[in-house]
Amino acid sequence: MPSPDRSPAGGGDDATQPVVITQTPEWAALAAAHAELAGASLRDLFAADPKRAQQLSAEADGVYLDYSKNLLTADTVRLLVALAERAGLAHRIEAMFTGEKINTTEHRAVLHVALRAPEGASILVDGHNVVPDVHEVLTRMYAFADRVRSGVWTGATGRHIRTVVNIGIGGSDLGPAMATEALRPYTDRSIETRFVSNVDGADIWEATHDLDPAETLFIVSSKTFTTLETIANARTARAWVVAALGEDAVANHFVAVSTNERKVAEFGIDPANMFGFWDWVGGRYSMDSAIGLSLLIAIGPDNFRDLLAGFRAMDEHFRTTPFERNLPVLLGLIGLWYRDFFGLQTHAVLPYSHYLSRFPAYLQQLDMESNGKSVDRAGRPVTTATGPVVWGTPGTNGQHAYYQLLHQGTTIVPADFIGFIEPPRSVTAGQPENGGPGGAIAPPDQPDQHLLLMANFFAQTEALAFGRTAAEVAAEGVAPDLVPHRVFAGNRPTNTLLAPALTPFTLGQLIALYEHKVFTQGTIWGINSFDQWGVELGKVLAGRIVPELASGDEPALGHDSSTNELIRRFRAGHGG
Ligand code: G6Q
Repeated sequence: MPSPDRSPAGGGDDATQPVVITQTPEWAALAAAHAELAGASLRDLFAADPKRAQQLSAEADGVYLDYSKNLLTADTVRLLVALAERAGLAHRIEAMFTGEKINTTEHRAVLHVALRAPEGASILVDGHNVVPDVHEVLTRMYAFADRVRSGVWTGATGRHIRTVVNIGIGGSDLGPAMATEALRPYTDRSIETRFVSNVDGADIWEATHDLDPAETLFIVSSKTFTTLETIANARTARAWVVAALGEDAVANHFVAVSTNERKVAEFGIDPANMFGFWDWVGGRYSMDSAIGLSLLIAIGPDNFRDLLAGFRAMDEHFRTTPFERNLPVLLGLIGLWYRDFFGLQTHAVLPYSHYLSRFPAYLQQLDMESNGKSVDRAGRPVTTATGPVVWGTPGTNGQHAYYQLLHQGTTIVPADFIGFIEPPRSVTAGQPENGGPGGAIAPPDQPDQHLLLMANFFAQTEALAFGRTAAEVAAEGVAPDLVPHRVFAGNRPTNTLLAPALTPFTLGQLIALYEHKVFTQGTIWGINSFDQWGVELGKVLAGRIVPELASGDEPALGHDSSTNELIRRFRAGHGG
């Protein structure tokens, strides 16, 4: 593990006074390296070094990262690693893993890594070992999930639970929703899982209108249990259950996931049916806490344990592997290279897996809420660009839509391609016990669809990197006036992540990989990746306007003229 250089170009305690990274010699060296590389092409870089792919790749427990199709050299990587060392990354990793209160604006430890720590480990927060608390809740969650899945836990009329509806938003929705979709082949298909997040009444209506309340279990997931959207949806759901089954049915049909026992009890859910977590778990880092209860019911305890093991494997890799072979560190450094030295504003995540359809949206929150900051930990304006706009959808659908711009547009979009060697087990095994014929439906004269998918996966990064020159296009007999239209400049950078298969273990690895990538970048930028004052603002502002919309009398509006007029127009038309 590299030792942190503690002679910062900013001085002082690095918890609150981070290094001003742009004033370091390491930053200057990278700026010079960027200038030198300006004219280089990936064609030339590959031609100059036949071992480039082997050299610019790394692996963590089966997850293989090929980062050779990036606009950098091994020297650039050394300089980037030196930058991470200068920023005190090694020290900051230890600070996180040992429960230091690195979320300084909220005075909290940041311990999502404790959520997957093995039983028997010790991680102290204010002198208290939190690991036994984590395992106590996990044990209760596993027992509860078993009861629901086996039919021991029933609705108020004794019927089995057929649908679980998670009500939550942001960090209390995106993680379990993404993972339940990602691991669909591992779910018990006799119990459906649905997610309601939007305060738009259409969401809860669509999620419930075809359900029988007697067979429906709601999980109200909210760290604070005060979030407007979640409480409104939960109250609507409660009214729906009570109207059909009576007040006493609430105990069978509602459980809560929260840190706020008082509010849970006030809502009318017995705290015995509440699964807790702690203030040191950030919302967007909480999917492997009790917030994952809906996922756990869907996939069962054994698969959930495998998921946690995957997280843990990546945690250990991140904590112990030298930076130059450390996947999260490498992804973080490469992203920073494009964001700060090339000035690129967006980053695409392109999974070649149907089941990872929600993964980019999940990462969007993880990354943009964490690193969408413009002051450093000391409250000083940052001197670098910080987090990029993260976006993406599964390939190959994107190929038939926005990839045109990726290949031939004027904007360079660095991208992560994520693919798997084996197809999902729903396709290979067909899960006949769940009624699916699986691969058996493919005609014998058609190539395995997984091969078709992965051929696209490999072809795209190759085309993005190397393009097609005018000479190559002309040599194919293309008419001269069409040649410029069919030239691909290439030099479009990508990372390729190739894993054995999309299993619970792999999914845990992938999520932790991106969590720690975000941490790496936040550390170098000197920002607090763990607060979200921008989100808090929205919660306060909407609360002010609700009474103005609901008031029977014309309210006195004290907003700007635009907002006042919009509210007046809405009031005049609404319900009339
Ligand atoms: C995550 C954010 C935010 C949060 C939601 C829901 O890091 O803080 O997305 O998860 O606002 O908050 P509650 O869980 O408190 O309802």
